Amino acid sequence: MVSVDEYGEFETAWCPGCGNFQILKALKQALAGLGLKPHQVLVCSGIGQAAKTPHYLKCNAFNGLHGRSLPPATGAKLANKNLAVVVTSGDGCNYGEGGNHFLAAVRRNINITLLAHDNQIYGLTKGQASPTTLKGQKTKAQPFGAPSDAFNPVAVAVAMHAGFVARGFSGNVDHLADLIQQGIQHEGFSLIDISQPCVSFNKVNTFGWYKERCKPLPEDYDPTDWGTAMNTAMQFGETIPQGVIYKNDRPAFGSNIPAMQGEPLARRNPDLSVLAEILEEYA
Ligand SMILES: Cc1ncc(C[n+]2csc(CCOP(=O)(O)OP(=O)(O)O)c2C)c(N)n1
Ligand code: SF4
Repeated sequence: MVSVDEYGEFETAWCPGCGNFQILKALKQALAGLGLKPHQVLVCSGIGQAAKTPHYLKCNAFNGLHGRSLPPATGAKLANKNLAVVVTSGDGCNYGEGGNHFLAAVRRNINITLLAHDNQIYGLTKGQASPTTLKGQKTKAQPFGAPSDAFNPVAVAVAMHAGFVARGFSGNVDHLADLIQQGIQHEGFSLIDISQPCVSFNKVNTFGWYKERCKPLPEDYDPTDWGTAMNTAMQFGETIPQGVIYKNDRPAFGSNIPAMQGEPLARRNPDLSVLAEILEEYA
């Protein structure tokens, strides 16, 4: 039995009412529920309000550059496949600055779980439009409305046959914790895009706006049906379907590489004299 208390309790720099509190709670609940001890978990992030999440968790953590959370997470997972590796960062960080890393992670199907805190705005830098801001939405930096069509990360991930794609809502902690658990248990890349209000800088997509729209998927929904998943992923308007939208059993990156079998790379004791011999050949 692992208790959520083992993941610590810290004072945060978030605004009261921010959705990040609930996402942090759901993450702790999910990790403890899976029986994972803090030393068995690595949480990586980039820059932003959401990216402060690892500061408020007692476990292994890596806080890198804006948009660059997936590459160190990938490296860590390859070095120690026994670690549960979670990436937790904002919509700007994951889909804007880190957009290409997002595509590469889906393509590789590395066994990590990406929690995208999607408040449809740049929170830390005080309210510029992010890739998921809806077209025409007025922001502090776009007073005449965001000029571009919104990026739909869930549809892109499904289109690319990502291993596991889900939508969650920070206002439904237990449901979100369950999605995070399923994502961590999935062998391959998991995206959980989480609708999250930014009470200070997004006055359109408020808690009430999401609550009205976030609806669970029907009980008989089949997440292995790609065509249905594609249609469901495109729904982001009057209804925002919640749950596992798509999953498949593509082999995870590394599972078919002989060097990755057996003990994690980080635990092996290589014979460095062999490496010295090779280097000597090039001296
Ligand atoms: C390469 C780079 N570009 C821009 C910035 C400035 N910057 C810091 S945080 C941020 C926005 C963060 O927004 P998001 O990722 O959506 O997270 P949130 O703060 O909303 O949780 C930006 C643009 C930066 N630090 N690095
Ligand atoms: S600015 Fe927005 S995202 Fe940042 S802590 Fe405040 S409510 Fe949360």
